[in-house]
Amino acid sequence: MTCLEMRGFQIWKGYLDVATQEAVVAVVRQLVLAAPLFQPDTPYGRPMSVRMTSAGSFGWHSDQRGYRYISRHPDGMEWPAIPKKILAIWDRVTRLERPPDCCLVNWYGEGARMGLHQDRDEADFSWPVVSVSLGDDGLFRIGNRTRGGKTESVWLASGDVVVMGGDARLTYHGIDRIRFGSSRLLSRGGRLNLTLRVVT
Ligand code: MD3
Ligand code: FE
Repeated sequence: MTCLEMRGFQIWKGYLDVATQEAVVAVVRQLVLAAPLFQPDTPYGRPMSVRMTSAGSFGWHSDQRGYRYISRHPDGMEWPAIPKKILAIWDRVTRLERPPDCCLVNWYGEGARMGLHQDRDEADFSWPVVSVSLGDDGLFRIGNRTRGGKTESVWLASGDVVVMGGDARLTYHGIDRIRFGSSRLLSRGGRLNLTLRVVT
């Protein structure tokens, strides 16, 4: 297995084999049945193009009141537990004793993107964030610790795992576009990304 190092990000290409990817998709389908995907509004009023849901004690949310973690789905149900299959990826790649308390599920349909941003709604930036890509390829852009400056891009494919720790934790990043239909993992296309985070 190869690990790319880009601006402090560890990018493990092909970390999950196809059987594991299929098993993870199956548990994500169960999650989405318990806590349906929704389309958050940005604080600026426009809906995000990415659909989201979460598992764990906290789920990420955004609306006119801002970005934050909430302890229930916007429809009122509790977030489902983070499936063991997904926790096992965190354990294997971080070797930390502490489990994550949020698994954010991002679903990108045709044309969906995520602008450059920092993840700074968590209490302690010394914990890493782990990202798992499934389905269609996504063009991941990595910037700097402040807005602006040169950026670098890398295509993330199904089964790739990215670890953002240390100095990279507050780096600006985003998904410029996906190659809709590039993977056969999800029968109707699209890209799923899971991010595992320690929130509190
Ligand atoms: C770098 N998601 O959910 S994952 C996000 O593919 C997010 O859906 C993208 O950015 C996606 O916030 C990129 C890679 C990622 C996730 C979290 C990070 C990179 C990160 C947190 C800190 C620094
Ligand atoms: Fe992010």
